[in-house]
Amino acid sequence: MTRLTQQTLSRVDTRGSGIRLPGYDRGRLARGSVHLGLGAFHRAHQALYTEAAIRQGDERWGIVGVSLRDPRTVQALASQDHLYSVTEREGDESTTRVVGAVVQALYAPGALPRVIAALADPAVAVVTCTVTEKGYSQNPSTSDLDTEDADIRHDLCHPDAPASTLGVLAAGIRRRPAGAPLSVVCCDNLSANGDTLRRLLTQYAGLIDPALARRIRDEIALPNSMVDRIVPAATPASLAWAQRRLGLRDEAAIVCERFTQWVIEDCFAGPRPAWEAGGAVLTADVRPYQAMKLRLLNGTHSAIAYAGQLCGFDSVAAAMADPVVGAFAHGVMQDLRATVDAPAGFDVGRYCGELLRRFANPALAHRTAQIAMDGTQKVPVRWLPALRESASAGIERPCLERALAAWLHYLRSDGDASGEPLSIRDPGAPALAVRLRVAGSDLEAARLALGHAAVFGDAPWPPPFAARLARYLAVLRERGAAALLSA
Ligand code: CS2
Repeated sequence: MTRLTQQTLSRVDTRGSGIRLPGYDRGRLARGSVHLGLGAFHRAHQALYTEAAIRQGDERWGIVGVSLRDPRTVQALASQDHLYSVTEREGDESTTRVVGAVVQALYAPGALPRVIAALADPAVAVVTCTVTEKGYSQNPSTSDLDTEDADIRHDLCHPDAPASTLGVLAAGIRRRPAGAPLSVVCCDNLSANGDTLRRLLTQYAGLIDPALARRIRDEIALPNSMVDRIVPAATPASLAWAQRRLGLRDEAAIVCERFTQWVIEDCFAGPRPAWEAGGAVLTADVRPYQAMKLRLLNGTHSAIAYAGQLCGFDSVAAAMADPVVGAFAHGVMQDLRATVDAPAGFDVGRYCGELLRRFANPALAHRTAQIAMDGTQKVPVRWLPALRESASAGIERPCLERALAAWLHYLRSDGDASGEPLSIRDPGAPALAVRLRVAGSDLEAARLALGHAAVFGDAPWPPPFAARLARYLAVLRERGAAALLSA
């Protein structure tokens, strides 16, 4: 199949096919924004909002995309003039857009001077980041900089040749001319993500150059933002499907849901793309939206992921279609809902119904293994604040507590219900799993796990909470996941 490129674009049949092309002169785009973390989520989310702003005629905002860890997307995009397609699927309906906003793609380890120069360029007024929770080198239980992180230790010795997200950002900001305004928008699922990034970046900068830390504090805007769209990682099947639809080979094609949302704190240092053109909402305070989304969407998602993994369901949609896991997901969401302060006037019931419908979308191959990744970073954001508040008030959250037991059981076990090995991808997991495995009893396992401060924090957990967790761990060991989840 012929490759998608600027030249072959005209071969795409757009008549009545639900496929839309950029429709503007890409050659005129300036490089006005940099994105760190060129994964599927950015390409199907922020890049589309920037695309909408460009389509309104503002040519300043071409995106320089940077991959910090994985060269594959950069290679794929380089071979297709940085064009790629995003297909939204729901039921039998699909619409595709070929996106033209990315004008350059850089793999940081091989092009560091160019990455730093792009961040330092005064024409660049906006940086966005999606580097996953673990990409910020933070201690998940304190949200402070993890100075033991291998990349941070490297960068503190070699601040001009950084490997970490914070190190790369700081090296670019350090070279920016005075008076060139910059806004850095964190688009990862961290609580108060902009405030968190500000804290981490100033802590890191303070260790290499106190003047830089002051500059970041005083001059750089770091708005909080709530991002939402379910974007599964591409699979050979999703790529083949998207390519058949386009009639061209697109190695960076994305298939995702139709839903998309971006709520951004309106506090920029200088100009920004008119992301409202893509439906973004700029508001004074994002934090209530963000806290709600992290608990209700991401919190329930993680529960579905671990329950699904233990019960042998590969995709979220398959897990949701199962009566036991589907009902459990409802229960977890209700437990979390009871802990959420919704933004004024917000219809939480409707929001929850919509989330359950989105999870059940059978047109998406969203792998439970993908969401199960990096639990030691995700659980402290998604579940533990709700569990801590409730347990301290003596309130039991039966489904969410079972979800926590399911995660710990997932970490200590060697296989799912049918003995298939589980592939646990989480650099923080071994230190926790070893505690679970050396324990002589389920109660000891619960206590040792809750004592793992890097995930569960320093403050002790109430003994009745530990006792319930132990009971659930015992059920999992003796009778399996389905017995625990349906109880
Ligand atoms: C998911 C998120 O992988 C995960 O952990 O929970 O990527 C989720 O799909 C998005 O946050 C939805 O907005």
